[in-house]
Order: sequence, then structure tokens, then C-alpha cells
Amino acid sequence: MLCMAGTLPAGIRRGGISLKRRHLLAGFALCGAAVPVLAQASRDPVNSRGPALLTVSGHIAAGNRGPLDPALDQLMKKQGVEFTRAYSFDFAALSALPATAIAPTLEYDNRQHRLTGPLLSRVLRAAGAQTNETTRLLLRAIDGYTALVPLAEVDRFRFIVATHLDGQPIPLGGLGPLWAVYEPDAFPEMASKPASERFALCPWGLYHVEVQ
Ligand SMILES: Nc1nc2c(c(=O)[nH]1)N[C@H]1C(S)=C(S)[C@@H](COP(=O)(O)O)O[C@H]1N2
Ligand SMILES: [Mo]
Repeated sequence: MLCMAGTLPAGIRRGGISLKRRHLLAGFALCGAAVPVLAQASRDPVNSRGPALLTVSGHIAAGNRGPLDPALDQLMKKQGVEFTRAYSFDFAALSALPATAIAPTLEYDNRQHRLTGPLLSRVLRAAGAQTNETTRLLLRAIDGYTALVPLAEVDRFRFIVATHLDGQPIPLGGLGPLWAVYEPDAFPEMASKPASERFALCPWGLYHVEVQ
């Protein structure tokens, strides 16, 4: 549509702009009452929460949200997720946990990139996960990709929940906003695999973890 605007006669473009201005002014008039509400929201820790980016369910303590809502939790419902309680993190909650940095060579461009975020085991602790030596984690991504990883491996390979790639938040539509990832280069048995096989346990677009 932007390209098409460039082909319109100048008069029509100006008309478009003034229409937008009218629209904006009308918007301001209507928004008068909303301003105090916005101000209140930014002071209220509950209402100022960002969207949940990661939900942890399964063997956990009380959690911080209710059961899966089959009406409104559509993506999880479609992907067969079920829970009666869960703990969800927004971006701020994940960023508030101590961050670890890794520098794996990525298979996509064969280059080293810096990834930072909390250790997955630290995230699980914050979620109240109840774990033992037989615990496995089902890591689930937005596109339905899943990886089942023993907690022992998550600890040994120091998996992180990456929130930043080369210092920038990771886009949805790219590898983010969260990526369960480790540094294969740091482990001889992984580094010896071809680059295309080192990241099979690393769902990008991670949004759900089931503690089994
Ligand atoms: N969300 C998501 N993560 C994923 C995958 C995927 O299909 N979706 N594929 C996995 C596999 S098998 C590998 S080898 C690497 C690279 O796969 P990709 O090219 O599909 O990203 O990412 C892993 N993580
Ligand atoms: Mo793969």
C-alpha cells in the first residue's frame, strides 16, 4: 500500500494526510478519559505486566496462574497442552533473573554469536519446579516443534533461555523471543557433530516447558 501511495497524484496524497490528521484529532478527543487509566496502569505492578512469554507447567508448586483456559489459551490448546496450574514469565521477569552468556557457532551462518539469558535450570527454580534425577523437560516452540530433554542434560550442557542475541532482544519471526539453547562448541561430543545436528534440542520460539 505504501508503494501504491507513491503513484497517486499529489492532491490525493494531501487529502490522505489531512484525513489522517482529522482521525488523530478525533482520537485525542476520545482519549481524554483514558489518560488517567494509562497512568494508573503504569503504577500498578499487576496491570503493567507484559504478555506471558514462557509458561511452565507439570511438576511445579502452586504457580502464578490458573488452569489452561480452553477458550482463550488457543495456541496451547491447539498444541495439546493441558494443565491445572502453571507459572508464567513475562520478559521483565526473565530479564530480572541472573543472566549467563554463551557464544555458540550457529548452524544458520556458521558464525559465533553471543546469546544471553537466564539458565533454564534457574528459570525452573523460579517457577517452583519439583525435580529429581529422573525429571525430563518437554520444550515446546510456537511452531509446534518439541524437544524432550533430561534435566541432567539441561544442567550439564548449561542450557539458557536466551532473551538476547548479539545484545538485542530476539524478534518473534526470527529465533525469539525466547530460545532454549546451549553452546555445543564447549562440549567435545557435541562439537564433533556436524553443525546441522548440534541444535536439535534447541527450540527457537520457545514458549512452554512441561516438567515431567
Ligand atoms: N521452533 C523450532 N526450533 C527448532 C526446529 C524447528 O523446526 N522449530 N528445528 C530443530 C532442529 S532439528 C535443528 S537441526 C535446528 C535447526 O533447524 P531449523 O533449520 O528448522 O531451525 O533447530 C532446532 N530447533
Ligand atoms: Mo535437525
